[in-house]
Order: sequence, then C-alpha cells, then structure tokens
Amino acid sequence: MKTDTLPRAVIFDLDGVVVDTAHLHFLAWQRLAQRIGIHIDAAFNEQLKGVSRQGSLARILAAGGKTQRFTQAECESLATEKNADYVGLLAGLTPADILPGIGDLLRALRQHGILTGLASASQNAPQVLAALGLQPAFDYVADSGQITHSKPHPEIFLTVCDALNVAPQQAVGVEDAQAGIDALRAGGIFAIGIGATLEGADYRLDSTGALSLAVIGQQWARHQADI
Ligand code: B16
Ligand code: MG
Repeated sequence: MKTDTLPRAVIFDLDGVVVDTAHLHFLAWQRLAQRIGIHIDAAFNEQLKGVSRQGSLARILAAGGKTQRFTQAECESLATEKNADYVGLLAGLTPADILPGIGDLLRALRQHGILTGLASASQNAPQVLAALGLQPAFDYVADSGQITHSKPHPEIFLTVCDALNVAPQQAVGVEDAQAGIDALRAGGIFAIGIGATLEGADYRLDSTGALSLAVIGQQWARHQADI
C-alpha cells in the first residue's frame, strides 16, 4: 500500500464543474436550431454536454433529420453563428457564477502545492476563466483547438497531465459529462463525477458544493489502498 495522501494534480472540466454555462450553450443552440426548423429541448441538451461545437451541431442536425441538408461550409457558418450568440451571452458572466465549493477548492489546492489543470472542450475557455477571475488559479489550461480527438477520447486530459509533468495515475479529474468520465477512465485518471446519472466514475457527488480537498483526500487514500 502506498502512503500518498493526496494526488499531485487535479484536472477540472469547465462547463458544469467550474461554472454552469450549459444553459447559455443551450439557449444559443436552441435559437440556431429554431432558425433552421429544428426543435430541441432541455432534455436533448443533456446529450450536448462536453461535446465539441461541431459535434453538437451534428447531433442537432441528426435529431432534426437534416444531416445531409447542409454543406461543410454551411455547417461551419452555422457553428460560427451559434458561437457569436453564445459569446454575447457570456458578457453577463461574473465571479459570482463560479459553482459552489470550487473557489475554496482551488485555493486549498494551491495552499497544498497540488497542481491544477483545465481540460475543457470549449474554445471559449480562456474568456470564461477571465470573466470568472480564475485565470491565475490554473497552472495549465488545455488549448482545445489543438486537440485532435474529442472526449470520450482521453487526449485532452493526457495533454494536461503531460504539461503539468504528472503521470495520469497521480491525477484526479472532475467531470460532469459522461463523455468526460469515459475520457478520464480511458486515460487511467481517477474520475470524480458531478451529477446523478453518470456511470463509471470512481466517486460521484450530486453537486460541486459537496466537493472539497478533504473529500478528494479521503477518496484518494481509499483508491491508493485498493491498488
Ligand atoms: P465551445 P466542457 C463544453 O465544455 C460544453 O459542455 C459543450 O456544451 C460545448 O459544446 C463545448 O464545450 C464546446 O464549447 O463552442 O465554446 O468551443 O464541459 O468541456 O467544459
Ligand atoms: Mg462539462
């Protein structure tokens, strides 16, 4: 049994873990979908969490039976239109939108010398972090534009581990989307899931408010005892 009491790094997803921007993504996708004659509801939006911009558009077109309707160039234009709407909605974001428990956790990780990373599918992640005043809280923010494979592929999490010079087995990841949990598991990273319906997480909590350094330490110690 190893004696490590804490992981060397904690890697966060953004939307749904650090801040809830899912409803803003949804509003922007819903307006675009409506314009091209497709209806999507909040239940459908669950399928878009953690999925890339083009991947989300593909799912919306499939749901509306319009997969073949648009050329590649038109799809890019539709995605750009949605993003412009979404970026406009981000203007209202402030540090008050940081999800419960996350600010305290980031401070505690710093105090204990545990590295912090961000692994978000969002190309808008730097802007969102800036609006929340959280840029200095992360040691490394993955550039999703340079990632070839989206979650559930582990590439984005492994890229963050590499940049932090930490082995995946020494890191914990926090995710709210099934694709993210699957990516963490595929990368050999201890997966903490936020949300009721996630499958395969090493540990699951209903909300970020229940997440703390003490909880991570307890679960990490249990995990170390198991391996
Ligand atoms: P953008 P995460 C994801 O963020 C969102 O959950 C998902 O809905 C969105 O489509 C994706 O980012 C891409 O975002 O259009 O801003 O590049 O959960 O990976 O932090
Ligand atoms: Mg997410």
